[in-house]
Amino acid sequence: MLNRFSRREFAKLFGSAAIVPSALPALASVAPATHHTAAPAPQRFPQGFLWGSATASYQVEGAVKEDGRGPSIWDTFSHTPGKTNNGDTGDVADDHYHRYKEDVQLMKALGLKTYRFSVAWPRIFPQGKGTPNSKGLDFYSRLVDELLANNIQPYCTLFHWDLPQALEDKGGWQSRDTSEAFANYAGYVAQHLSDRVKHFMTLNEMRSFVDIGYRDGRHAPGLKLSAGKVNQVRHHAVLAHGLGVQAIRAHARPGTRVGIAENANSCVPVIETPEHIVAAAKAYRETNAGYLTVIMEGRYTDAYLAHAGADAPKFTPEDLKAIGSPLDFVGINIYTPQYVRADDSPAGYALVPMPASFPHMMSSWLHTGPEALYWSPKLASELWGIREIYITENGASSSDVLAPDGHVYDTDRVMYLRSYLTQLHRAVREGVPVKGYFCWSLMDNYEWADGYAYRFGIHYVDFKTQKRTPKLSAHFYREVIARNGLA
Ligand code: PNW
Repeated sequence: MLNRFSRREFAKLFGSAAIVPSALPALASVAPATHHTAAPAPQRFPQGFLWGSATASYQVEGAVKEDGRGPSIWDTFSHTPGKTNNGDTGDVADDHYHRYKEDVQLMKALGLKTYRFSVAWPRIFPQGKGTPNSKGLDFYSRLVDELLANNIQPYCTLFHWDLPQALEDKGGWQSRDTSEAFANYAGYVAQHLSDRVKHFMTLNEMRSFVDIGYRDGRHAPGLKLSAGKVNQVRHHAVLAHGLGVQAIRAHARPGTRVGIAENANSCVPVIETPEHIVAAAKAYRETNAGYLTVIMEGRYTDAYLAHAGADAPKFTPEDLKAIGSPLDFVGINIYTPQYVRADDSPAGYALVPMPASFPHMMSSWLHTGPEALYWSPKLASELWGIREIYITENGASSSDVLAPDGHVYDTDRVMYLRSYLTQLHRAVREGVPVKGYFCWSLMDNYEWADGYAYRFGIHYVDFKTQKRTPKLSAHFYREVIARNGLA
């Protein structure tokens, strides 16, 4: 057992540069290790690198009927029998709406520099548009004040999937009106929070909510639309982003920075040779064509439109102009790699399927490929000349259990984070302009259709008592932040 060693004994055995899980009882009060001469070159990040953590409104807040919040599509979906694991809903979740002060203290104890949260649209506009509900905005105002009082920079996402049900009833993302309603809502929030919030992200993971919610039917609103309709939904999502950027710029204080948080398909060359690297870059551009590519280039690629054929989305040149609005930064959520190889086909690349034996975390989709955290920001910055990138999410689900001694030894999550951050460090060292990293997630929460059984937190949450316990991964992450690096 680790806690039989003092930090000094541990350092003698493993080297003082090794990260010691210092929160284990016997090690708790010892100062951070210093490097001795035999230590490997320290893997430090640039000064000012922003270490953060992320959550999303419906996954943590609870209080779904409080202070005038209107229903969202996730309330409807999660209350529909058979749609979510165990019938779990976000009715209470982490009760963060009432416990946000306690949660900010968790962040402070970690040493977080920044925290990414999302605003629940139906708290601000219970009907999606119309008269705003000031009590809804008050909650985020209090949260922002609490963050700033604790020296934590707020990064605000405006849409993390909880679409007002009233808008879904009128067609939801199938309707262009939803894109316009989003812009109106985004401008309103930016107007009222940009005195203190300097970074806004429009939409979170368009790829996920469009493809999983409107094509596969596994997420709210649970639709399985035809290809043509899905392409139109996707267009309305990127249009909402573009109109949202314009509205934020029109209503926010000068100096407010605007970006997005998209789960780009993170292409990774199967082997790091020039031919496969070129193939990965081509695949990155084409497999993200309906999302990040159209946003960065202001046009759909020829291959995207040719592939869609008669099912291509309907759009105007003005739409494309809005969609391509220049951004101050780009956020990428990265969990898992898409391996790519060079190919003789006209496309020049082929996607390599995952072997059944490929290691994954508790979520079966979450294959463990740390190089994704190197290649995804590198390819994005090279393809589009992006100068400011954030990893807006990265993390892992694990079958966490409370040990008899009260700790959660999530060694698999620690291994995941260590190996992914090693690859992020490689990118930063080579000059890829990644300015910050947000670990998903601060605490266990409502993992959408997978419910509460799938835990992504670095804090364990007992959902009966709402008690939060830092896992081994929280202690690991705190050490990373304290030394601004690995090792
Ligand atoms: C992201 N997939 O979702 C979301 O932004 C978070 O809200 C979520 O909790 C987190 O990642 C972990 O799942 C995803 O199937 C959901 O590839 C599904 C997938 C990817 C991301």
